Amino acid sequence: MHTTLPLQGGAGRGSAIMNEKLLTIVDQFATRGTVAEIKPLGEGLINDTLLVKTAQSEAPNYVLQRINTNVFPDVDMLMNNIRAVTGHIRQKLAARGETDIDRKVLTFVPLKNDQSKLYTIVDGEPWRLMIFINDAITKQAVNPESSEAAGEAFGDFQAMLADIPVQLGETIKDFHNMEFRLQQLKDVIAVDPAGRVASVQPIIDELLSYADEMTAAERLGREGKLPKRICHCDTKVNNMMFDKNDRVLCVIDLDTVMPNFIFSDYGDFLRTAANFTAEDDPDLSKVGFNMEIFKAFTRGYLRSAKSFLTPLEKEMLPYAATLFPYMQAVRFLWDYISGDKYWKCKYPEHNLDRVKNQLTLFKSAYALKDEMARFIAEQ
Ligand code: GN1
Ligand code: MG
Repeated sequence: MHTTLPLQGGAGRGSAIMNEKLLTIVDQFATRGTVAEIKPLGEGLINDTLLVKTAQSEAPNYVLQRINTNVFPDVDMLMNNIRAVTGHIRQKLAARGETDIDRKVLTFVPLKNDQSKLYTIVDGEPWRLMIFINDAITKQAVNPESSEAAGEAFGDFQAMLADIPVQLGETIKDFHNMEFRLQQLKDVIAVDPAGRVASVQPIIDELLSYADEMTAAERLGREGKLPKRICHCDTKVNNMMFDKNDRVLCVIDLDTVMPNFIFSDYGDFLRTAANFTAEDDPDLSKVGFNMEIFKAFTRGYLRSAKSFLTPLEKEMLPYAATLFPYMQAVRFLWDYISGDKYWKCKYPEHNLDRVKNQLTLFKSAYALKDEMARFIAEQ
């Protein structure tokens, strides 16, 4: 996504001024301790994220984030979702007798002068603060062990939220709505703003030939056969924290938590983790759906999600595994035809390479649907 990270960069006058501003922002929150240092944290492309170190060992460190309102326009809705979700998970963990709860769910810090508010607006931009989880790591790559752990953790996340008593908002409207994503593609094809439609017509035709089949969830939803549940909607392995012993501590990056068909979390994890290569690898001979990762993730997921999954949801998991590469191919093609406005491109055909990669992954997964179904039925 097109975003800038203006907070990064070395010392100097500019960063000193910026630091002063950051200090006054942190000072609005009900923190403990005094700030010793503020520096960039992580590689997130959407929000700007900083680590706030405190001087006292008994005070926690914090994570300060500027929320990207281009992607998340309704910050009130976003933070209300997060408050409801973290509060509900905290209750569930306590009821289970879990210890160390502060490391197993994110804790957002309220404002000093208004305990009911979890963010502040400075110069028109929203900022929030959460407690930094100590002695935790994130992973960038998956193997069967971490995939199984991730499956169990994301299934557990959905399971804990299955009975949340409040209605959450859609922080990105129609985010994983396949009918909407196809309509978006058709709309931009009709306008052809970058003059690229003719060159990708065979890809358009191929993608659209699956459109009916891939919008099954929306139809079943309308017929009342498929529920929407609270999903994470950005299930990548780097969106969870592990402890030193490789056990999952918690799920992070909660901005996209919203009601959806459960396929979102199951399918989107597999889209990235079960591809033999990166989503933008132009060498299509390397692209394919990795059944070993599929099996490990599915085993973990079903262990915790079986408490709430309906027979139809379970039966449709192979569909979910094909849906997300398909949806991503449609979204990347939409952006390519639009003239590369949404995702950052490192070279002119970058988005087109992503389209071809995801279409190839889709077809590879599609061919494995029966094998997936057999494995799921055995669990
Ligand atoms: C975006 O920025 P990142 O990588 O977390 C996108 C996802 C896509 C992904 C594809 C809010 O996620 O839906 O699957 O790119 N997030 C948003 O690379 O659009
Ligand atoms: Mg993330």
